[in-house]
Amino acid sequence: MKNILLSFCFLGTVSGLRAEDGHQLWLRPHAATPVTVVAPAKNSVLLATARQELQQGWQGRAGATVTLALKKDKAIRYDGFRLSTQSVQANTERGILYGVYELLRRQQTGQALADGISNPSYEHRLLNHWDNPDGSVERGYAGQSIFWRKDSALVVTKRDQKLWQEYARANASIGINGSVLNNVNASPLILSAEYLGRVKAIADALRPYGVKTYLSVKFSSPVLLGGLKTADPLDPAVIKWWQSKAKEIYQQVPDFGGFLVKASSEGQPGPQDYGRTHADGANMLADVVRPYGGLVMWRAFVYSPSDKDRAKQAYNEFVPLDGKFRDNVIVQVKNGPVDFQPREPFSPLFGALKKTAVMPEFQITQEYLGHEIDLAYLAPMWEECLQSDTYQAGPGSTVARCTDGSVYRQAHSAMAGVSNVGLDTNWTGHDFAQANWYAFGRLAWNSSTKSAQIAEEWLKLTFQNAAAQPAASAADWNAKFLTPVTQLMLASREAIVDYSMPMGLHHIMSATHGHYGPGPWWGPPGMRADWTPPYYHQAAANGVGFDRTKTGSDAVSQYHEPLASQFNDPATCPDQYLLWFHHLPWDFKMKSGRTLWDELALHYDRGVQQVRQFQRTWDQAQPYVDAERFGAVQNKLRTQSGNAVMWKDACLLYFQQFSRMPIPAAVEPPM
Ligand code: GCW
Repeated sequence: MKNILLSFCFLGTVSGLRAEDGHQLWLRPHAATPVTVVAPAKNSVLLATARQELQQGWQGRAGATVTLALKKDKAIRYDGFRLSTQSVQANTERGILYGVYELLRRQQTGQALADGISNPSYEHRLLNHWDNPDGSVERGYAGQSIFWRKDSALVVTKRDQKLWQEYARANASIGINGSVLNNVNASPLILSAEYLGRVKAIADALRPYGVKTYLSVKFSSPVLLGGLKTADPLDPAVIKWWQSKAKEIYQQVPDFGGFLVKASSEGQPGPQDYGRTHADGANMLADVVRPYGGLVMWRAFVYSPSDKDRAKQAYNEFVPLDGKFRDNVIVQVKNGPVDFQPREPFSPLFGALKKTAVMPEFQITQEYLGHEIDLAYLAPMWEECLQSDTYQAGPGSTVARCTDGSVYRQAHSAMAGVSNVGLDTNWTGHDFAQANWYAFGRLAWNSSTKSAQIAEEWLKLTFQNAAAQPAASAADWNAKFLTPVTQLMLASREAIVDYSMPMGLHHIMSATHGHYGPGPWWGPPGMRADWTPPYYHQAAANGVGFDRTKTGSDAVSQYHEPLASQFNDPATCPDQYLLWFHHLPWDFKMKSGRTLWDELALHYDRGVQQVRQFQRTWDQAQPYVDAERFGAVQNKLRTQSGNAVMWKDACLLYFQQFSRMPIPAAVEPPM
């Protein structure tokens, strides 16, 4: 009782701190009512965490008793749980913890609690951090790494531990159970004894929240770190080196999750350097970690300048290897066939492999969707991918079902998200980018959750009772804040598609500004063609778009019917993928009756108008938000609004030199 009261007083003070508003994420302190927790008499850190969370966050009847029960139940899968108002039952301790978070979430968001089971869609739900040992973060927009520091890199401070703990707690609260601590463009240093010491310290901080630690490894580590002459995966000395490295890792981190590998991709070393296949490389590492129960996640993000259509390459390299991978290898595939663009059709690899586990990789960090400046709620993009039908085993073979083991059973299933977390006070740079971290966890837990539901939940957890002025009534808050801001979030990704790369355009961003802003013209002499926008948009006097039809690059044939035929014909290809699959004349007649050029201009304009609408919506929300977050978001929307105009003007003026057609009257003229 004393503890409960103490924590109550403590939380009361913290909630008053302005600077903490962003830092608390969706786990804002609440004045808890007393609760008695009955738990198995086990000396377990996870159960201790669960108990503590209940006591700190309980919003139910004062004096209620909640029972935590570890009991085998065949209907509960992985770390799933069975929930009722008074109890959480699970097969694993993690399951108990997740059940507790769900119980608290329902209390805090006022959702009814129907007794029932909640099972995760995927066994492994991982964040991938593209963090480098020097503390920088590749494609990171929220400051330096939370894990690595340039100065005194290997000294673990109390502050580090506290931060890692908060990070782990946030992950646990949304079901994330693994973190890859370093960049896929991996430094061999990460496997050195010094760095492994810090890996152990991080793993120790994450463990009480059920988050396993993984590392990205450089394929040539045996050469670069071990001094061997080769990294050939079939060479006995190489195998031995990895075996002893694995032993060293598992001595430090007994529950180490395994390796993530980017190999033979974008200049990274790999098995192909030695005339071996991806399967040879992945299997060697899989055998090395198998005795410890480890996994290998092998990325399929591969392409080379020689290939005529980059979008086809991963499929071409991996499909012949189906059935050749060990069962503790998962092939990790980006949602689209090119590279995390604002919109891509799903990667055909999802529907292609039958005997190989395949996992989706989403990008939470906004490399191509406006960095820390633009407000982009990404759940609709991921939902679009997960719910796309691959037709792999007939209708209903969605990407979700092809990757969670429903279509073809695999030994393991997983989903990964490239993290947007950094040292910034609010963790993610933009306050609304926290929603993407949250949404990733919620979708990895249940891939059929609707984006709207996740947005509402997140807004309630993150902004309720954060008013600048005294409490609004619930009805008022719902009508004036929750509903319009949910709408804003749901429309935000499509707005970015519209003002940057509508109708299937892709990869036309500026390379000189780190993939922020327009650059359809970009292509310095000598640059690899497949890194320049003109390779992708193919704009010329005769039209625009990449011809991937049967008479073009034939990428359409990597999709099952009826998609292949549907994509192949401009009359049936969805407008949103039109210029992804087709090169069409500027005066091509769209389904709307307009010319392609007019339609394109309208999309660009619509995107700009949308952002202006977001600004108005947010301005109206002022009474319901603390001043700090209100101002931060308002400023960012202002910048985004100007940048949206820049996108529109730059792209329309650039494409107009080929179309030679006037800007339609309905469109605001370029500045
Ligand atoms: O999207 C591209 C990024 C690279 C990244 C690469 C990858 C980590 O521009 O920064 O490298 O993809 O996913 O491997």
